[in-house]
Amino acid sequence: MSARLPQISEYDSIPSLYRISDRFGLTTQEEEADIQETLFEQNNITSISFLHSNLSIHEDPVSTNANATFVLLCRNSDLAGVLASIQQVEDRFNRNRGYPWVLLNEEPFTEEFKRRVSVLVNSSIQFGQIPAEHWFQPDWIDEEKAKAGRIRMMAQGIIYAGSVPYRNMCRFNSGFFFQHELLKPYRYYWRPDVKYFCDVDYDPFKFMEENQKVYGFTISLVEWEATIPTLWSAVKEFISENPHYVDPNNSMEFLSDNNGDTYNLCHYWSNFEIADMDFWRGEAYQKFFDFLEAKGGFYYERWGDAPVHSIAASLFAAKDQVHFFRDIGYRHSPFQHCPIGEKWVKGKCSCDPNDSFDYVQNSCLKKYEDMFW
Ligand SMILES: Nc1nc2c(ncn2[C@@H]2O[C@H](COP(=O)(O)OP(=O)(O)O)[C@@H](O)[C@H]2O)c(=O)[nH]1
Ligand SMILES: [Mg+2]
Repeated sequence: MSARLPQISEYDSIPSLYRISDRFGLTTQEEEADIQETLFEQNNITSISFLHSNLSIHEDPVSTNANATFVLLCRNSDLAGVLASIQQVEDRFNRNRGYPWVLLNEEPFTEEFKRRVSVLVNSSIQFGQIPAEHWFQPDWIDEEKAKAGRIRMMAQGIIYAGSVPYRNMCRFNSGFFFQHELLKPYRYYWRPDVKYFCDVDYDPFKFMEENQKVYGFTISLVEWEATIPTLWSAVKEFISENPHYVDPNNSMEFLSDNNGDTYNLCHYWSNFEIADMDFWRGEAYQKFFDFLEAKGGFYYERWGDAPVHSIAASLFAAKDQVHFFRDIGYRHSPFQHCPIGEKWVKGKCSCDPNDSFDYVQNSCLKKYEDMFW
């Protein structure tokens, strides 16, 4: 093979990988295929290249698009849900925008999974494997203590109490997904899981970018306290040691009803997220995550990525950098947000505007909105 082998870091401005030959001056299709294969082998990545020969459907993104991608963490067994999520996002938003997709899994995706998913999208789609050290319970975790924690939580009837994989997932979403090779080129991500009721006829990524938003949500609610008994004391310890990371216009009011003494359990539901990975990659969040990680609470308790992300966005960003996507109709069972009034009409929403989690008991939306009065 005579051509220079591109580095993975050079992927950044390749909108879809079938154009790799233009960029690296390769002449034949075989050369191109060779290079792709080597890159993917080196990085445990697979792509849709196997489809290109039969289907010329992969298009460049709209040139004004933000530097952004959809990201889905999923297992091969999640295929049905993944297809539903992707189809809805494509139909309601992405079909004419061409934002790329990145799917991640701690195991290799099957050929069948990749084939079924790839056929749904016009844009680039990549399948990546998660490095083991970003996924599995680290060796320094005291397994006896972790097990005792799981048993205690099971006795309290808490969902996923006994599950180690669930804890791996929460820790990965908290601290590692944005470091994956396939996500490094991007700044903004949208976690689309699961159901969309309305057309999204503007670009939420561009909205984030143009308005310096850091975190966007559709549903906010109170957390199960038994999953995070010592999280808030860790947060307080971190901010007393690192007060300079706390934004002067923070949203402590969203998190606490007594100016930070205790946590009111409010958080943004992370099944839907549109956020800025540079914020997670920044010094404040990196230090914060390392601090939480060292406490072991992802395994000794069952700290969720939702409270961890929410607490960080609330403390280390200004409150007007956290955005409520009021116009995005969204459901992840058992809760949904349905737009009302003009937004419901304009979005051609299929949800019942009277069926929305916004102002019911256990929703924290009012607390969010009260910050701006
Ligand atoms: N690859 C992988 N994905 C997982 C695993 N557990 C959960 N997920 C994904 O993480 C997301 C959240 O998991 P889910 O079980 O739906 O949790 P819930 O939404 O909190 O009830 C979904 O997109 C799942 O597909 C796992 O063990 N491996
Ligand atoms: Mg789920």
